[in-house]
Amino acid sequence: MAYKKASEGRQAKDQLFSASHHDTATVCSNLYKLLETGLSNTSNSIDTIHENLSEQRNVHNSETIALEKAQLELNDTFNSIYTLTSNIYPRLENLQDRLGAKLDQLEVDRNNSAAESRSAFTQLKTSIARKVEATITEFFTPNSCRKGAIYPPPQTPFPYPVIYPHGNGDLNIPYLCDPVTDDGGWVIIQRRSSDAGNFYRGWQDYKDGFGTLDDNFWLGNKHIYALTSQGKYELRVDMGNIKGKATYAHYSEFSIDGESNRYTLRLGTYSGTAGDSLSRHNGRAFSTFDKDNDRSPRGNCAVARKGAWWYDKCNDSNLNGNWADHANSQGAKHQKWGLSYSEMKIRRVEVD
Ligand SMILES: [Ca+2]
Repeated sequence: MAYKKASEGRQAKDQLFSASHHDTATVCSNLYKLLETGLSNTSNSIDTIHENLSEQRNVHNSETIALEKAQLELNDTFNSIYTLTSNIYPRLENLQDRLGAKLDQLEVDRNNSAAESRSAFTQLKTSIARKVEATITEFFTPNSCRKGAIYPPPQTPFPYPVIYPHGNGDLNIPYLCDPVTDDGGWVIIQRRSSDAGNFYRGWQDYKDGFGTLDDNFWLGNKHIYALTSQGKYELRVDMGNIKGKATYAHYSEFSIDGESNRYTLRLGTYSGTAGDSLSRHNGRAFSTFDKDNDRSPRGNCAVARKGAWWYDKCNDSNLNGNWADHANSQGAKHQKWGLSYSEMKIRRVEVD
């Protein structure tokens, strides 16, 4: 499978995502700016404390004011961050607690010698800078595609793909991560946004995967199986129709069996706005034009529907169907024909 590196600003990609993505992008961008400002303000406050101490170490009043100012600025910064986003709150709260404890400690130690205080403030400054930086790094450059992770403001408009090296064997391929939709953390397993690329392919191609990550692709059944064998996964299918309306279908659980069981589909409960077109395919084996595993005794649904899917007799859903066909049974479909994009994405369900 040939993977292209994520390219920028492709128009089709912009169409893939709804308005909510852009809202989240704004939140991420604002959060990043806030953290940067917070770090800078805190550093300035500590500098002020340092200067005051150097000049008049016995005037405790100025130290107290400076300390209070630093504390207030920290509180302001973190309060603003709290209101911006809730999903990173616990980690920021933890950071704030640690910083607060340090500041309290400094207040207690205020009667120490100037040299000791200066040293303590210098350490505090370094410590704050390092911790804020580490927190920012953790939020913005997570090492895997996971829910709640926040990414740096992109240089190009959302969406932008994140490609991770990932595990061993059939897991060791680049993935496209949707970091935005419903708190992100989605590995995209299928994507179509144009007529480009041939999806009428045989078993081996669907097993290995094909296409390019920044365009149209099928991740590959062996990779999807490897992923969903790791734990419990959920599925989300984001779609748009040719009239510009965006919808989604969510399934509380998603996995496929291994090749020996013909990559049979396992689905949980439906919710969403697109309608439930996949439940009919739950428990069905995967079929391609060269491998008829469907329930129709009269022929191969993959051939009749010009696709590759977990066909029943034959289908409510056909997302790998003939993209250009907006009207008949061979077209790409979920509930209805006439899709402008589709993205199937899966996310590991956190088990508490
Ligand atoms: Ca058949």
